[in-house]
Amino acid sequence: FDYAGKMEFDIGYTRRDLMQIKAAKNDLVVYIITGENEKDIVKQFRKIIGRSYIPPFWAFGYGQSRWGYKTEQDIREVAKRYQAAGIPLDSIYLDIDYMERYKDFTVDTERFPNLKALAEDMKQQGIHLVPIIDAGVKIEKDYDVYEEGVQNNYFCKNAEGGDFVGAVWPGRVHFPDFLQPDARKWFGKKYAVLTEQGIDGFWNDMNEPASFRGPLPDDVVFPGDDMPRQHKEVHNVFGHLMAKATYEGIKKNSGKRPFVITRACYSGTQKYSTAWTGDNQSIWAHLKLSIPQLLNLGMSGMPFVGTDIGGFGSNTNPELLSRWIQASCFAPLFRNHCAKFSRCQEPWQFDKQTLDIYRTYVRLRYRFIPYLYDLFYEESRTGMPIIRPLVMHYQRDPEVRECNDEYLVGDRILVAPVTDQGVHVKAVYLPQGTWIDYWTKERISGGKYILRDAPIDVCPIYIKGDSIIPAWPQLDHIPDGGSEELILEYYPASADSSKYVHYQDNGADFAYEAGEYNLYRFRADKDGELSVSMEHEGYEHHYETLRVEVY
Ligand code: MIG
Repeated sequence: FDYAGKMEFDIGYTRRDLMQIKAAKNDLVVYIITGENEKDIVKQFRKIIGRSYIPPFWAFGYGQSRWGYKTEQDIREVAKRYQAAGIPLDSIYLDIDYMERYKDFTVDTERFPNLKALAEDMKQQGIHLVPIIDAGVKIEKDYDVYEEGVQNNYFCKNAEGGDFVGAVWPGRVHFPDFLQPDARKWFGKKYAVLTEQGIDGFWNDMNEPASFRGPLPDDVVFPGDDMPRQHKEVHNVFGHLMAKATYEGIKKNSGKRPFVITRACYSGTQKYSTAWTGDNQSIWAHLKLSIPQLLNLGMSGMPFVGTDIGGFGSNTNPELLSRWIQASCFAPLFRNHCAKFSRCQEPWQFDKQTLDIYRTYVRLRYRFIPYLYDLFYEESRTGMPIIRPLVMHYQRDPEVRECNDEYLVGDRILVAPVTDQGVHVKAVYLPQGTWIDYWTKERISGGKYILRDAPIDVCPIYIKGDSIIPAWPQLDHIPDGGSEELILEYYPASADSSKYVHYQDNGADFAYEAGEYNLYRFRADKDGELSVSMEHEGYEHHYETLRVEVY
């Protein structure tokens, strides 16, 4: 249903056998997509909503955030603690307190006397800063964003024709009319204030748009470019168009692949941004929910997504945090974030066991980054999500139809996280085929449930037999351009040899679109013999070392 206004979805809720969708419009565009299977449908849907781009390498790393980091010292401290703990880290987020009185595109120079120097120092340590930008623009005389927006009619209007006034963190605000191409260009350019200081990732928030005075009235006017529209007709594309403004602004300012994370999105946002699932709570129910949430988003054309690891609101605890990092270690967007009034939840806030578990799973994530990157390459071409419900690959198996507590990473890794308090054993369903327990290397033939011991430090993970999986040696940060060494984990089962196609590019800009990338075709034999051929050779940099590990 291609409609950005108010709709109601009632899917088997009022009546189990009835799906009702209501819209406040009678000439909706409705697409009916038919297909052989889930894969088919997802791919066709992606053809309609458009492709995505391959995100910058560092976006696959781990990020730490907290609404509460206030000063440069806080940020340096986070970097130091991660380094001391031996936990890889690629980004630290700056929540609203870095701004001068919550004004977009300003920096509080008392708390951050030299953001540029800080950003540079952090980059030396392999860490990218990702500041937040809110949708509401503070109403304040002589504030450039406000003044320019008013002068050029870039803000949304109230029914009487004046600039609409909402209330968010800065106090009284106007909202940019992101439906206007000029307003988008203008807002997008503003990010230069920060990109010029070495910032290359942004976090767009409150862009539903959200106002402290409740939802925006239905009749707020978006002047747009061709015809004015009312809020009630366009609400759902506000975040999407803000992300587009951000993406296009950064791309123009820097030429690099943008990294954007947005709270609100729409079909098509995968072209511009990643998304996180907003304000969850540090409760078991929300950990459990995170799996179907991320899988459904992936199948709905939005593959680069994640939840706030540890939970945003309320207080996390060691067990919950341990399970959350395990369940999320293959989530495309991989970030720990929490709210101001919640207990601090960086991994070192707890006991040694929690820290050790946390380290193990973040390192595991980094090990498999080349595999995730290959999946993004595939995703950018076909729309196949990174993490997938089992039903996408085992369509005929009735056992997996409602499997919401396991997921596949690509089609070679199966993750079965524990998402219940106090539970130390997991009933894992393994579909047809040979599966290798990642931790014990035990071989199990699938098509059945098994009970896997899952003490607090174990997240059950299985590798599909006959797989080759590319991996990196242990790294603390994602190096620019990737690792010099590539490891191929090979899990022979029934076949005499296995194949794998691996993608490599500079991880930074759009040169790959002009053919600057390599595609390696690997073939491994049971005796550990590896042969390599180049399917595409356009990127001058090659690996120094290739190592095969046969399991
Ligand atoms: O009213 O910027 O979802 O991640 O930490 C809350 C403060 C505003 C909501 C976001 C959350 C962020 C918080 N923001």
